[in-house]
Amino acid sequence: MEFSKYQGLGNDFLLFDLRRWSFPGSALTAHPDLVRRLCDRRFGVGADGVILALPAASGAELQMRIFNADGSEAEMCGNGIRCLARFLADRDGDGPGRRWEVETAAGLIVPELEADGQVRVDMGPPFLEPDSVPTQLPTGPAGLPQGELELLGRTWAVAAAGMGNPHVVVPVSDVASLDLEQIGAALEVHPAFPARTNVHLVQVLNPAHLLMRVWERGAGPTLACGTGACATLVACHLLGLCDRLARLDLPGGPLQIEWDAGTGHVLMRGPAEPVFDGVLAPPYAREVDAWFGAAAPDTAPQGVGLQEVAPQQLAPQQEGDPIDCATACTQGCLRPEACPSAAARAKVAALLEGRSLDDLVRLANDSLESRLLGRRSDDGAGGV
Ligand code: ZDP
Repeated sequence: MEFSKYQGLGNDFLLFDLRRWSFPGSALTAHPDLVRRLCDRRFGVGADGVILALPAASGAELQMRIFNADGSEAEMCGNGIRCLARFLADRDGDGPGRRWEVETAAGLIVPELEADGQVRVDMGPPFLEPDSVPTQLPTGPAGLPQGELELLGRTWAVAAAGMGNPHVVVPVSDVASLDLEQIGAALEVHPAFPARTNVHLVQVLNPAHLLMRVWERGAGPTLACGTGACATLVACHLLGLCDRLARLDLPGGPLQIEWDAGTGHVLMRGPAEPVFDGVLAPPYAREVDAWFGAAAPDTAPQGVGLQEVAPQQLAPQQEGDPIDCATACTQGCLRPEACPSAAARAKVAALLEGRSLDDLVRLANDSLESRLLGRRSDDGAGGV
């Protein structure tokens, strides 16, 4: 079971490409225990979340689902969707200008690859009604949920906004001096936020430049939060603290966020980078395969995980058609006299003959390295 790790400003994700699955990704149930173990930085691969690229349920090109490191599912993920865009582009060989319509639990989100390798995302409109965040805070004078919360012996003036997922924004005079661990952990589960919340401390340097620290729902302190940066810009703009377009500095680096006056949509621009491609060891692979395969329709053969296309949906093979052995062979070889697999096996035998294990390891390393270097040279950003 292959996956890739990507990071956007140090917010890191494990990505699985399940786009060729034969039924919509919404059929998949969550598997919190497995996600928690995969995301564990010592016992697992290590990540802030797991992202699945799945077939769309309606109209869009694909569906994204995102699970936090604690196994809970989030509606959306800003850094994650930038990582997803780079991941898809790297897998498919797509370049600047490519855009994807992605179904998420927060609606249709549209990332686009830019010429410099950054990803620009139309994050849609923010949610400013208390019920849609969701929050118990009432709509305040600035036109978004606002209130004062008693916490850790202090009163905090906060505002809330949704980007599909919930965010509380706390403007302060000095983000560095505060105990994010304490404030974040307490605000995440504050009764004013029935679905828990992501927590953002923000300091206004000037109306076009904000400084943030992030406590993520389900993940704790992270280096960046894309949806959080969007919610923070919207909240700060409504509170009269910043412009519609600003740079938001997160611990992992800057994001550019704009709340477009014409469309009412929030636009986010920032980086996303590949870290490595991996293959899960057999016990993990079996579990992941069982997770993805568990949603397979009744017609799927027992014990088989991913079904790219159900065999009975294939058109009958015609004489002279190229053979797609990946699917045809599952029903037995249709044209043994012209079997391309036999030719491939002969090639492999010739390759193996007379080579030592060391030679083969060297060969594999070289090809992995050249693949990675090839990928990086596409965006002109230099080596790995
Ligand atoms: O809403 C949540 O539960 C978040 N932890 C989801 C992830 C959000 C993220 N940090 C982002 O960039 O938007 C990845």
